[in-house]
Order: sequence, then C-alpha cells, then structure tokens
Amino acid sequence: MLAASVMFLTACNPAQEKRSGPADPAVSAETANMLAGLKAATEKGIMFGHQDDLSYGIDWVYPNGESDVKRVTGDYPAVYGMDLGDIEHRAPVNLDSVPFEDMKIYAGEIWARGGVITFSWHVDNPLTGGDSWDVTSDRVVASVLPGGESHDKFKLWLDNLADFLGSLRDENGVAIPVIFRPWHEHTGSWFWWGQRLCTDEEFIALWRFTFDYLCGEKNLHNLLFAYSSSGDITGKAHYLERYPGDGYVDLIGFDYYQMPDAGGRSFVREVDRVMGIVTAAAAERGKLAALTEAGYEGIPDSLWWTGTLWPAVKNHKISYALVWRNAHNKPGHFYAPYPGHLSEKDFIDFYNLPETLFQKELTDMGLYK
Ligand code: BMA
Repeated sequence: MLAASVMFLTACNPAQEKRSGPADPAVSAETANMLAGLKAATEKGIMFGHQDDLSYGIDWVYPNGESDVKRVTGDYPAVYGMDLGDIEHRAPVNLDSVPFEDMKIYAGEIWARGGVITFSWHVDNPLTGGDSWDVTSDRVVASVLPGGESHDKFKLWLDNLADFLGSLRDENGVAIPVIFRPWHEHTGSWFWWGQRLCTDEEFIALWRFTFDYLCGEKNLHNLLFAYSSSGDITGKAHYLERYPGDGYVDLIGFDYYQMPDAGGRSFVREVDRVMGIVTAAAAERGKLAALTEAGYEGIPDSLWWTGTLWPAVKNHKISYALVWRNAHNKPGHFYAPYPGHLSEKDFIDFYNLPETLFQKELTDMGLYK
C-alpha cells in the first residue's frame, strides 16, 4: 500500500517528472525517445563504447565499415565516441586528423543501426591561442563569459560547433540525437576549464552558457548533455561541487584510466568506489550514469576485460563504459584489442557476457528507433 502511494505521488509530481526528463525542455521527439531508450537499456546491461571506433585502428585508417572491435568480435560497439576538437576553427579535420565530413557519415550509419553517438570536445584555448591542455592562464573561463575579452570569439566558436551538430541529419532530414560531453575532467587541472583554472561559479556559468547558447540561441534540440569529472572524487559533495543543475544535464559520469604502475586491483577498487557515488547521485536526480572514458593503455594484461574492467562496473546500474581510441598516429596508444592482441580472447569472453551490450543487441532491442 505504501509502495503504491509512493509510486502514485512520484508519477503525479511534475517536479519529479521534469527532473528525470531531458534537460533541454524543447528536445526533439527522437532525442527524448533516445533518452528513454537509454534508460530502458540500463535494465538489460552495460553498453560497451569505443572512441574513434570507425575512424582508424591498429594498422588501418578510414576504410569504410572497419572497426577493431568488429575485427575481434564480429560486432560493433554500442557506443561510438568522437571528438570535436578543432571544429571551433571550422577545420576540415579534428585534432587527431579525423575528417569532420567522415564523422557525419559515421553518425548517419550509427543512427541507422540504432547505435549511440557521444562527442567530447578538446577545444583550443581561446585566450592564449594554445590547445585544451594550455593551463598557463587561470583567466580563460572568465574571459569567455559575457563581458570577458574572449566572449565574442567563444560565441563564434560555438557557432561553428553548432553548425556541425545541427548538420547531423538522417536521410529524412531528422536531426540525429547525440550525447554531448563538453568540459570533461573538470575536477583535474590539465584543461583550461579545470579545477584550479576557474572558480565553481565560473565553471557553472561556462556550462550554462554553452547549454543555453546551443539549445536556445542556436535552436539545437538533438543534444543530451553529459557531465563527467575525472576519477579523483572524494565524495558526493566533491562530485557535485561544479554540477550545473538538473536542468542542464542528462547523464553523469567520470573518466578513469588504469596507470602502468597501479595494479588492476586499484582500478577495480577506485572505479567501484567512485561509481557508487555517481550512481547514487544519478538515481536521486533521475539521470543516467556512465564510465565516460576508461582504459589501460596498450592493455598489457591478457585478462583485463573480464578480470578488471568488468568487476569494476558490474555491480552498478550504468548506461555504458567507453574505452579510449586505438591511435593510428601514436604507437602503443590503444585501448581496445585488435586481432592478434594478447587480450583478444578475453575480450570475446567479455563480449559474450549476457550483461555487456554491443551493437547487435542494441539493434535487436530497437530501444529508440
Ligand atoms: C588524448 C590522447 C591524445 C588525443 C586526445 C583527443 O587522451 O588520445 O592523443 O589527441 O585524447 O582525442
């Protein structure tokens, strides 16, 4: 009886409903549908994601339909990460040399087969002219806010970003929904928007300005917003210190990498610990949770997938875990296996776990298409 009345109250409480709906109140039907589908998918398992999966891999660059994950498992990942660094300059290729025109094609293919797209943005430093990692000034965030000396430039950069995000269309002209994950790893201090480079208020203002400009001024309604910290989180208050508010975020997560000098046990312990904090915050707020970036560079552990990554996440209700890119231009910088890699067999075992979701399962579920 008590449970029934609680359910009734929850269903009728508009504030509660608003909190768990899309952050952008004018979001497109397809995007709202995708958010609902992503929530439903968390009941079935954890989606596997890979950065730049379709763009390049070990010993190949840009052939259509290729993927290291597919070469090993016969299937694509469920979540495809891409990065928009340099779109702010309308460059033809991103900071890792991936042509933006190719990304548009990939987005169409991924959408057609019912996969999930997520974009990060390693945007240059608008004040110094350096890159994302240029932390020589702690005035950059202040400078892009209204009244700041880089504000007009920043708006032009957002215009260029918005043109790209708005150009993602399927063959019927429908705007393709994507998860946009700006200002990531903000609890660290290695990007110009990081912890020691701005105040809490400035970071929150940066986030809200970005959101309002893209959804309001630029009228984009195909975006779900992901807030993701780095892994150095001490507790809920720390995690939410720079949270811009439920009306600005759809998914919350964090990035965590296994370092060469740290064992798998510490990865499992730390990811499990921080995921506990993040999933509790997500549940309270009606948001999705995810391990937005993870990995072990070069995967020098033949059992990493079932022995470390899976134990770290399996007890949590999360949407996805995404591993970073298999660089074509940086030897040894790869995070997913390829044919012949020492963790290949274990990755297939990971793929075969009933609770890991890859593209075919997502297509079969047809959750949002
Ligand atoms: C980093 C590295 C860099 C890359 C950047 C953006 O973690 O992979 O080589 O340029 O991400 O993709």
